[in-house]
Amino acid sequence: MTRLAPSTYAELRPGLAIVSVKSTIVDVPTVRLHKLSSLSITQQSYVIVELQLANGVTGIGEAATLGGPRWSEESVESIKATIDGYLAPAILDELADRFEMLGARMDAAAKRNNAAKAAIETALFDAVGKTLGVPAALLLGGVVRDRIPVFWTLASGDCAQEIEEAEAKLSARLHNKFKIKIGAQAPEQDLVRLGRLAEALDGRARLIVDANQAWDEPTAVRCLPALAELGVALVEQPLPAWNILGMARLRYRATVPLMADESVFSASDMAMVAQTAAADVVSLKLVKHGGLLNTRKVAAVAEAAGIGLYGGCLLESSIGAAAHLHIFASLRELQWGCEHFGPQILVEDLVTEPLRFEDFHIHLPTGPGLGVTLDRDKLRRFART
Ligand code: MUC
Ligand code: MG
Repeated sequence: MTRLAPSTYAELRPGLAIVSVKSTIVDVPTVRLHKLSSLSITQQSYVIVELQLANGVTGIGEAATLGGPRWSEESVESIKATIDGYLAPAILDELADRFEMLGARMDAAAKRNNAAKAAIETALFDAVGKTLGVPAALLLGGVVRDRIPVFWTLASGDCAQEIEEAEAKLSARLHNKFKIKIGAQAPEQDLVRLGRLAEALDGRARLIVDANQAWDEPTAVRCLPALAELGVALVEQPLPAWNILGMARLRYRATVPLMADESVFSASDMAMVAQTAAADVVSLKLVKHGGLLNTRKVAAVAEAAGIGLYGGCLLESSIGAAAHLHIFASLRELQWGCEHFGPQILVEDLVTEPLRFEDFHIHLPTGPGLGVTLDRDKLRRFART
């Protein structure tokens, strides 16, 4: 058995000094229109981070956005400016394995800017994992599960297309759980659309919905019983992010579980949702929590309050999705699975070997660090000029 002697690690450490941080904006077309309550996209924009260490190893990370600064306040333009102007200078020359300390440095250099911080921290875990020859999940607590049930999101708004898409995913054994985006049209129209989907997929798929903050409280009170009647298993963020007490009142009357998404960015947000009993489940995302370690902190608060965990996404490529999988793989419970379908909605992925989707699960990659390799030809091709 080979073992890393303490002296070996000490010898490795000088090589962990961060020598450069490069950020690149990319725009990748999607295979179809993707429509949320307040935005629609036909391309996904990311900032890809390449962080180089003194030992020559490069770690990669990704910051995802959705429709510019519309889903959250960060856009790829603001992320790149924050990384280049503030976050990179705050961590240069430091040792990459000092994850918490570097997080504190970045917090001191810039308030919030969570997606930008998450992309850098991801690249740190990738670089250190590659240097040590271990997967990022090992540095985050170790692997509890190496594959995760994975949702697909139906969001074209065209019901016939959505049924056809769901059928194709089912017959390819890729997805049998679907999240339906609602709120772009009147609630009554969404209920008709959901009725058609529920009937077409009856008994073969699990359905959840995401209103992305579209409803007010009276609308939600009116519609939740109909959603429960249709067999919808979970209702995500029906009310505006700020309306935590509204969510709590809704949950008291609801016969379907509620999930908080945009309401929970920080661990303190999570504590507030827990204290007010405003959700049954929380959606975990790097772009909200500001990194892998913070995601674990949000998950810990949720766990302590008996709130279930769902592995959320922002349509990341295999780079961002792999980062999420490493933290999701290391959580003790992940009751609701995850939704990292992002790599499949892009016309082309950004890595040499995309993540594996099989038998309704997404698989944790096995290599060191994130376990995925940036395809530099594609980075060049999709880079914004
Ligand atoms: C969200 O609000 O959950 C995740 C999947 C999707 O279609 O949109 C995202 C964001
Ligand atoms: Mg959501």
